Amino acid sequence: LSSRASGILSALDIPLNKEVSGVYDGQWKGSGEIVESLCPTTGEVLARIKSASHADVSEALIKSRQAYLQFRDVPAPRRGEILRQIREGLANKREELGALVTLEMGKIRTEGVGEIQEFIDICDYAVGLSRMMNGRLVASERPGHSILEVPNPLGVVAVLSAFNFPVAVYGWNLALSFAAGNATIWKPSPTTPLTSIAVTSIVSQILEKNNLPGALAGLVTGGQPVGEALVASKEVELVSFTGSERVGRIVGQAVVSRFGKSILELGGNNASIVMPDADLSLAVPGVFFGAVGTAGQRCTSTRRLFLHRDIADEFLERLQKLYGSLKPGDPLDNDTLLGPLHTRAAVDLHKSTIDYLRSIDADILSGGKGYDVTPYEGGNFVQPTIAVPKSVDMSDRIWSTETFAPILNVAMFDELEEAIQWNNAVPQGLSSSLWTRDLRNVGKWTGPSGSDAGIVNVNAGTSGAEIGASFGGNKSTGWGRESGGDAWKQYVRWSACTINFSNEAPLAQGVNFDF
Ligand code: UN1
Repeated sequence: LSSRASGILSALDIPLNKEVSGVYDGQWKGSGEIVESLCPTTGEVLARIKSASHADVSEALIKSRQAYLQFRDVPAPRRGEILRQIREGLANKREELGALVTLEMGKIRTEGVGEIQEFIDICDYAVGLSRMMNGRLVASERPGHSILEVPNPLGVVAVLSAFNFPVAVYGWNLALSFAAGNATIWKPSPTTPLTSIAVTSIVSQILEKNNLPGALAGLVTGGQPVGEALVASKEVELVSFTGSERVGRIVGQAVVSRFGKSILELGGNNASIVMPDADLSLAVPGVFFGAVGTAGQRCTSTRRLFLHRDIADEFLERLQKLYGSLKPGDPLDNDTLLGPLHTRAAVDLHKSTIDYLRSIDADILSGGKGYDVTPYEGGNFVQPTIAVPKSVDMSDRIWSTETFAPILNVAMFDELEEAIQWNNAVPQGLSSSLWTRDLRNVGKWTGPSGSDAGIVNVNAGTSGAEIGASFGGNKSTGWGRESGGDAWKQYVRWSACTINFSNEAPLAQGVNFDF
């Protein structure tokens, strides 16, 4: 193992040069196949992980259920206190965990650390929530009656997370689920097992210290069969899945067929619209970060750019200058802004998409080639690309599909209405952003005839949402919300309780049933 990697693993007590347990249900184990964790920057094998076998998953589910039965009776503010300790545990290892995200996922260091910060933030949020997950009292039409709407813990929540946010998205789910009194069982992406092991190890130490069952934060690493077992299990009340539209469709159908609940956070195909009155000193860097941040591998990455014809030339000139200044580098180096893609397959996808762009005669303004020199030979480096396809038909595959790589497609418009129509004309509906100084445009954009995405920003890019707002999308992006807002309400079961404290028993709607 390179010293670049071994320092980071050692700082988090991950054993070097021996197989690492990838299952935790109160005990560390793993009797399934051995999965390799690869470094996207150098191509080296970081570790071999003992993933979950079918028997491991079944056992972990039983342990999760038992843990839930114990935990649901713990008062919510006490659950909040455990979350506060988890928050401290994460904050103490913020830099180390951030570096591991960078090592294993490939995103740059500040973004790796930023993910741990998101987990810390949502813990803070959930500590507060643990004293505020209020039901309500509804006015009854009958004298001497009250109706209460009561939130109670839900059960076991399975979190199936993606490689691109290997910590934050799990954190959003764990924190809310935990505050709500549930047990969580986590299946991370098969390509980021080490990160999930390091996070679970910190959380589990806090649970154990508080004499709580470790299976409140279970972990089952592995591939498709592990995910399928969780999704199919009647022991899982809520499945929170982040990933592709293709897999999300299968997950959604499987969960609904057993009347389970699901939260689906699937593809994004996010657009930025720049009006002629926009402040370009905000808009150009905003679009730049949205399109090339995380090397274009966020669900919220900017993939489509609609420029008003009056500012298009100037905007593109300034944007191309920024693209030209980007140098691929080791994402662990503090001054690197562009790391590798996560997998070889993503490099191939980037290439085949550019081949397709060439085949439809698109103008390639930036990128579109491989690098002559890359920081490491085995790394998955690609050039971020700006393309102007000839067609603005949003049903063409170049516009309608999410390509998980740094490719930004540009089109010019004359009227805002046209750009909003393009924004809404694709299957996905996660994030969107409008750059303008005109209040009338803002009203249109955020109103009934505006953007149909779940995230609708003004003078802020498509990516980089804070935890306080609810996060999620519409249409083929899926449904449900994570993180802030009212998202917590999905992690509880709701009861409407009518209580009669009178000496009469009147029926609702004035119904008579005298006998
Ligand atoms: C994702 O890409 O799935 O808004 C999550 C953002 C981040 C989360 C993205 N806070 O870009």
